[in-house]
Amino acid sequence: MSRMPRRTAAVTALALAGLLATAAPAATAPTTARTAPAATAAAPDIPLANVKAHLTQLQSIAGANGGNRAHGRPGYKASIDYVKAKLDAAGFTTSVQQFTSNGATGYNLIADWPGGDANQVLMAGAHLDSVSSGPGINDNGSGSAGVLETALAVSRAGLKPAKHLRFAWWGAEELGLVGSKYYVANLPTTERSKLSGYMNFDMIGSPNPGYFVYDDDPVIEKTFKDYFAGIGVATEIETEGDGRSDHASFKNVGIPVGGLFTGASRTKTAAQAQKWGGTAGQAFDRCYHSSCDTTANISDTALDRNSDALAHAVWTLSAGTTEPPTGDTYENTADVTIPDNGTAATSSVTVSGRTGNAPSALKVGVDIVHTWRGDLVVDLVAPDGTAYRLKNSSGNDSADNVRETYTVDASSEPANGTWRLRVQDVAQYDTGYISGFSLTF
Ligand code: DTR
Ligand code: CA
Ligand code: ZN
Ligand code: ZN
Repeated sequence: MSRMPRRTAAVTALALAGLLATAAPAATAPTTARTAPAATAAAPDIPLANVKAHLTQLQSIAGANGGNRAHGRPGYKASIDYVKAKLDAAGFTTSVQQFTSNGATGYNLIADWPGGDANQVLMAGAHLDSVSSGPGINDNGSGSAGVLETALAVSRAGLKPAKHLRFAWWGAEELGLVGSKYYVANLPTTERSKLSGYMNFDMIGSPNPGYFVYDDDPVIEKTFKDYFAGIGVATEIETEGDGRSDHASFKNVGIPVGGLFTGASRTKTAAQAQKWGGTAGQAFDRCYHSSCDTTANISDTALDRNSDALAHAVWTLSAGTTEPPTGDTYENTADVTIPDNGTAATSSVTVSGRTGNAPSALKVGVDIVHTWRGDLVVDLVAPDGTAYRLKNSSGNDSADNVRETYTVDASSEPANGTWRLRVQDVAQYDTGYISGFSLTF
């Protein structure tokens, strides 16, 4: 339907200027998902290069000490000294806890970030020891380096979290969680009760990676799952981990735990390779507990993503809010031009990592900058192509812009997939663009 021209030449010139002003580059930015705004600033990106530099140092330490960093060997103590020196230089209060196992001295390194509520202590930890057969770069230099670089990022940011932050590097995990068990056993009950959570990072850079989240404490689990959903990476629940790493020492005394894992000797399935890439039918880490677990045995992408997820969880869970974030929002804020009286324009968001169908009250945020909005027909298009009409055209609606939150019963639609906002200008003159599109589950 086209209206009679409403403009004189002068108005046309203004409209043209307006056109230029409201024209926007056609683009669809990658979608972002975010939960309800946390009480503090977002975590910084953890520089992959920094994490890898720590791995290079750990590799050198192993090379200079008989090829490993195992409990009771010089390579382990040298690893402790390396990590401790970085933390001391960054302003942490560090302590080295000694213990004996198999007739050899073992060491735990504990680093407290000054400040925060001493009665609410959030911990992040990783075992620093390797097996004796190799340098242990993925197992568990990767977790140790990710935790170290996150701690250094806390220092660089001068973070002042509501909760007190404590970081830990455990000895003799490979002998049976010896170091972390010793720490928990020797923690006075009054101190133990102050621990609001312990997050474990053991193998977070496997070369043929999966993205597994421990299914223990629901708030910690949701924090990780939401992070990965936000970067469009699907996750699975970690099923082989119970009792197999240092989080068990904390879980056994009732402390909320969580963590991340990229897989060990288990084989990646075809379905997992479809989801994550990599090689089906091959172990997540073919060098698990082997001499080839070197700096070449790392997936940079997995190490980067997990280090960033680690930092996100430290920032988010130390913010002092304990209730889980409510409402997951996926949004695309890229501007997309709507052709005048032409084909439809679309903006999309990709939802992943959710389970089941979308809700019966799916919130659809629409932000369209457009003069004479009566020209516009607006639909939500589900991943399977089903269209839900949000707005019909109406010739006499001369108001500008469409800034609405619509509620759609999308309960028959699987939540995961690419959702689209489809906007068509069905009348001549007046133009604009999609400025934002969001879904809140
Ligand atoms: N215990 C780790 C490796 C390991 C195997 N399965 C899981 C599951 C969750 C965390 C760690 C692991 C080691 O060998 O150090
Ligand atoms: Ca990063
Ligand atoms: Zn191991
Ligand atoms: Zn390990």
